[in-house]
Amino acid sequence: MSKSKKERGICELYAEDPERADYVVFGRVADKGRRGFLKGAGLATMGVALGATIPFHRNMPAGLIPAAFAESLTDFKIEGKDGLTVLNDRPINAETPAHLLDDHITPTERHFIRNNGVPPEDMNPATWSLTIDGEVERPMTLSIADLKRDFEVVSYALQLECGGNGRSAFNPPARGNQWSLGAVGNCMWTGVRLVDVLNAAGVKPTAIYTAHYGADTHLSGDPDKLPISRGVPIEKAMSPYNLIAFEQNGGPIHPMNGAPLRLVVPGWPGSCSQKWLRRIQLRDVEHDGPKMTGTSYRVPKYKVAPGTDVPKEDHKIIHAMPVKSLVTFPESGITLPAGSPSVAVRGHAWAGDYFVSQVELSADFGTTWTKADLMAPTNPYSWQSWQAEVSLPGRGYYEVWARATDSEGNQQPFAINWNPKGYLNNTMHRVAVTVAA
Ligand SMILES: Nc1nc2c(c(=O)[nH]1)N[C@H]1C(S)=C(S)[C@@H](COP(=O)(O)O)O[C@H]1N2
Ligand SMILES: [Mo]
Repeated sequence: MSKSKKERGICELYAEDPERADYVVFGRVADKGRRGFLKGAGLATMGVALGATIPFHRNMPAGLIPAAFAESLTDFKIEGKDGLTVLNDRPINAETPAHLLDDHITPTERHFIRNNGVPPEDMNPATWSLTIDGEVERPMTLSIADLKRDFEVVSYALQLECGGNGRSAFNPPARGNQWSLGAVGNCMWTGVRLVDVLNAAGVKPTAIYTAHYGADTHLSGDPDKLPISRGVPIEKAMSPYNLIAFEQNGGPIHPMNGAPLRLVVPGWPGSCSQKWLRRIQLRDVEHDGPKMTGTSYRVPKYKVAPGTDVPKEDHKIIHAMPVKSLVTFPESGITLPAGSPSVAVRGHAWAGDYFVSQVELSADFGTTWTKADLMAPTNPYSWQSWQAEVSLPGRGYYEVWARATDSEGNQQPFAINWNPKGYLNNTMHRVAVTVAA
């Protein structure tokens, strides 16, 4: 090692190459899963992962691997989350196994996390502000206290699903997070109606689209780049069920779910629901922020065969998510005692901007179907829970299939409606059930 290198401070060493630095300082090689997480991980993220704040954080070299972290991703625990499968550590992406989504209202610990960038370090609700500007009569900047004082505070159960949920089933595969089934949740969100705030600002007739901005930063560290900024047509923005939310399940919003203020625009791809919300701009053109253009959150305008190379111009922006259901009980793979005549099955179903009109179950590979008892939604845009008793005539291997139909008559397909980016997989959920001999 050269003299100049030896004299370098620990901070400098870490800034240059955290993995190498960790090896030099602690004589060990960072675990593969650990690595990405640490490079440029914000203090907030780090604190969440450690489950504690770091009193001496000012002395902490950027990129230092906290010794508290065990050596594998399996031990990677996100404080305040329980049982989630971590797909990615930088940015953090984690989904919930289907059987842990059994509750009608998804507990905060079980709501999935989809980050595109690095969460902000400062999530202080007392100093947070939200700016409404663009095509409005009266641009305004509001604190969370202003929102609570000036607007009606409401709570709704709102279903939020990532546009790429189910991507892992695509063949040929689509690049991106390989979500299986669990990038969906139905928390009780409390906040003010987006429409009320927009009306207070005075929507100009020229406003046709919203543009949402959050406080998270780009993975590259470039302060001029945004990780994601999406928007919705003004008609969708004016729905009374979109919330500017400051509470999740009656408590604070989890840091990874967008504390202290986020949008919840239910029924549309989760990406429309900006977390760590700082600004909503109304625009006189379709928004063109990061992840709005190209093929992001877009699907071909026509049906394509799997693997088709579809030109960019032939894509359209995804609006409402399609009808879908999830079996949350039993857990796939269970074995029932010999002689079990039937199995109690439960789950949820949701349908973008529509209601679910029917859920059916089959244990004979789709030959016959049994209607489930379907509950009315708690409010529009809540998922609807259902249950059914499905008979199993004798021992052996069964698959329980669930199929939901929406109020417009759309039904879940068996085969994936393939698209290049792996969005909108709403195929039937299949759960394996064996009756022991
Ligand atoms: N600021 C910000 N908002 C964001 C994102 C993000 O990366 N940054 N991800 C979006 C995407 S793609 C989804 S699916 C939802 C996920 O919300 P959750 O992490 O609370 O589950 O947040 C959306 N809002
Ligand atoms: Mo997403």
